[in-house]
Amino acid sequence: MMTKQALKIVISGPVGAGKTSLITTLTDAYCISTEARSSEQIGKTHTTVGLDFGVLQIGGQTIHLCGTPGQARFDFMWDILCQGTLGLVLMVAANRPQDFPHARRILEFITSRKPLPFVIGVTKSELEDAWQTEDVAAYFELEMNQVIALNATQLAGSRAVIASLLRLLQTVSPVEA
Ligand SMILES: Nc1nc2c(ncn2[C@@H]2O[C@H](COP(=O)(O)OP(=O)(O)OP(=O)(O)O)[C@@H](O)[C@H]2O)c(=O)[nH]1
Ligand SMILES: [Mg+2]
Repeated sequence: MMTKQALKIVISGPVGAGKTSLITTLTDAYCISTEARSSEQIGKTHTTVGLDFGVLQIGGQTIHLCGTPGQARFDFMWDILCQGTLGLVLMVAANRPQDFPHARRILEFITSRKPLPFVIGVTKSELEDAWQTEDVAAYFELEMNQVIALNATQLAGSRAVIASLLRLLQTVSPVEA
């Protein structure tokens, strides 16, 4: 799907899955980030407290990337962030299977409001106890073409995730924005 208008894609997923990393890796020049020191023990010092926003160009198409916060206390943001969205990237960390049920709830919450095309970006596959990408796909009952392993701090994998979603968007009829 190529339009003159910007395509809006939402990036969601549990805490620490790599949502902010993905957006900053892809869009370092045009990026808004709302990182604050986390008041909860989440295994890192900072967390997103409002949204992430970045602008990206792929093949002449302008894409707006909107990242949701991961912490449950910001769940009210999802509806706001998902307005006008055409696709979703659900980020999960392969070494945090305990977060997969939460990830599934996020997916169901968003897609029950609007049946958005989505892909899953699987980070941290190289870490100890990480699930194989195939097993993550099986958990979410998806084909492998919808589940992409990446390191969200690296450009090639991050672009590959967006490219996969764009391919998926081309195969489905346009969703009303
Ligand atoms: N080892 C490893 N680290 C990664 C990978 N991808 C991302 N990271 C790191 O994982 C961390 C992810 O943090 P964020 O990008 O803040 O995660 P987030 O999903 O925005 O988290 P919240 O905003 O708190 O919900 C960062 O420190 C990244 O550098 C990966 O594939 N492997
Ligand atoms: Mg974040």
